Amino acid sequence: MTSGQHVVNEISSQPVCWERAVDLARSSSAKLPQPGERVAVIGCGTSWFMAQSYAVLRETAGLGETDAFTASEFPLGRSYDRVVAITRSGTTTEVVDIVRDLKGKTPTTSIIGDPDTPIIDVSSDVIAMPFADEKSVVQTRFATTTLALLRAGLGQDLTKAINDARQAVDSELPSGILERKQFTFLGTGWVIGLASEGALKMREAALAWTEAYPAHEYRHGPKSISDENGVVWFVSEAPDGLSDEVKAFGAMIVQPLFEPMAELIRIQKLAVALSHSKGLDPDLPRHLTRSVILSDSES
Ligand code: F1P
Repeated sequence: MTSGQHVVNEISSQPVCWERAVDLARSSSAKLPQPGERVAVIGCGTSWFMAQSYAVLRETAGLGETDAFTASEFPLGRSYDRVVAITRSGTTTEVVDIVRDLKGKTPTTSIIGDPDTPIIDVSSDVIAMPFADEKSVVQTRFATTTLALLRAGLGQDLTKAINDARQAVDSELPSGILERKQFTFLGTGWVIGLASEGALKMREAALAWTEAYPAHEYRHGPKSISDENGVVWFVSEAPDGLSDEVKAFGAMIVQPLFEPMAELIRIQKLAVALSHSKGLDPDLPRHLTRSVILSDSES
């Protein structure tokens, strides 16, 4: 099997997975946050970034206060009507520990890829998406399918995202991008989580030097890094004047072609291509395992 074949297949299957997530959101609506509930969403790594995007979308839709935390920083002293845990593996120690701690106190919904996993014993509700689980250590489709499920649960129409995803899967990379040495991903609002996820994908799969910021924050220091060796990728539309500013630094500018979740697919493809160009296996990133399981002394 070619190196990275799992992640390549998983990236391509995203449009179909998102369609299934839309159906699943309908049949699981009672397990998803209800309008007006005060909600926290937790996860680690990729799952945390999906939590961030969802939190912004839900709150700006006026459906209730929504916080996102990486599980290790969850404030146990706060009260929520529901806590949503995102975890492909269902075994990530920090996530399972929080859900266990909340048992009998706060309703929890765990969104998981592997249905046979310890978190189901401690969660109030479980939404399993085995169809979006992955063989690659690097997460792509589980993350975006979770966000598709949550967005559909907010009543959003994902038709454009799904159509754009089909085009993104077949899209070409910007010419000359594989020769660049540094990559900054920018977004606003809910897209900041996707920018962070794009940057993480590039680090995991391609050991690339990447950064991600809220787009306006780039002016407040991060722009010092950009030069003719760099790329600045706007995952959502660039704020007024920022593209011109970046142009003057000599960095390659990538403007969004697609709906933001589909735009992330372009970045996933870049991560795989860069990984291959460096002779790496994007399915098996250095130092990483499918999930981080800590011993008692570590957690
Ligand atoms: C969370 C996670 C992944 C990361 C790596 C380690 O996994 O942090 O995002 O890519 O594989 O685990 P999970 O809790 O979603 O299974």
